[in-house]
Amino acid sequence: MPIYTKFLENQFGPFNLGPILVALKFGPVKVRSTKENRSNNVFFEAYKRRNNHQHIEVPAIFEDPNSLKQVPCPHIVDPATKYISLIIPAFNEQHRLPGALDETMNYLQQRTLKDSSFTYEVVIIDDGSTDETKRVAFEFVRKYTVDKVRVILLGRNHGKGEAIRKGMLHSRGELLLMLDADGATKVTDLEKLENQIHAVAKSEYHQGDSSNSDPRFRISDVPVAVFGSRAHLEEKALATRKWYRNFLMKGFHLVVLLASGPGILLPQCGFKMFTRAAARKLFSNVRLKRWCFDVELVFLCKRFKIPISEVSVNWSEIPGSKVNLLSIPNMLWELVLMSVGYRTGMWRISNST
Ligand SMILES: Nc1nc2c(ncn2[C@@H]2O[C@H](COP(=O)(O)OP(=O)(O)O)[C@@H](O)[C@H]2O)c(=O)[nH]1
Ligand SMILES: [Mg+2]
Repeated sequence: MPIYTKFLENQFGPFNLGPILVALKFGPVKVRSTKENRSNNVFFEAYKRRNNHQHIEVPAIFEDPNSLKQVPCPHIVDPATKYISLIIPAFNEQHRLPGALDETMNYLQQRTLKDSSFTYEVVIIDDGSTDETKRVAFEFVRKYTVDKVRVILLGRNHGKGEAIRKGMLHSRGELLLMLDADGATKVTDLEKLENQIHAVAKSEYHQGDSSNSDPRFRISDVPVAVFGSRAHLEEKALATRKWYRNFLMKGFHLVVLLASGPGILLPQCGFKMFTRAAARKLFSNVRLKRWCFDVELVFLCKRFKIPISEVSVNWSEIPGSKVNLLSIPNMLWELVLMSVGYRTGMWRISNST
């Protein structure tokens, strides 16, 4: 075997490098079979996304709809200036968003009344909705001011994962919570995740002793993730959910088990909380843009040794889900992409932040 093909095999590991090796040996070849074509596409796409985690686009700008002034955009590497950020991905959510957001804002205001040190922001990310989502979201900005509610417009559709990534990268909280625009999980449940994240962070900081108090301890500096879990509701949910949702759920569970080892039961619950330090590491690396980005998050947590806990939350199936049968091939594609990206070394994990 020529030395360069041996070198490539060493670099990229035991993967199906058939098309590349053939091309190197015999020069460019006409791709004949669709199977070869597909594997070429995976390599090409994984290669294209190798720098995708780097934040190279022009800085995002928030617009204040009251004054039409542009508000400078914060970045996850900056120190936190709020206690908590709520990140809401919203795609064609003109009907489901207003109710969920009203409930969320009422809760957040109540907490501020009780505790003046509780500061918050809500970041809504709309990536090319074709309905009135943008108008609905800006109405909330007008009502609550751009300091409390912000909208990031990504122009065209990228997917839930990418929307959340952008929201996380431009938020100001010590704690960052992602939640769905349909209010599937009651916002009050964030307290369960919050208590858990505080307990784990303290215990990590004091190496096992969470009762210890140290004035230098800052929650934002200790990388911790807490995932809302609906595992306790699974039996009932299985009976009521569409068959392909159950199929996806089980398939996902198996894939996560294979990709990341045992531990996490149902990573795709849309209610997850991260400390700022964890979000910085995770969202500056995550490359999947659609439904499987949760699996990549679990994988990255394991690589960074970020502790993940699961906390049971309430959850209701809200009509109008965007997951459908067509999501299945996309999920499989993303999983293959992730596997190729990391296992070939094309997707490097950056720990520079
Ligand atoms: N920005 C953005 N959000 C999305 C996209 N796809 C789904 N979402 C959001 O992800 C959340 C969960 O979506 P949903 O359809 O309810 O999924 P399900 O609850 O898993 O069935 C909602 O807030 C959606 O608006 C997308 O392509 N872009
Ligand atoms: Mg939903």
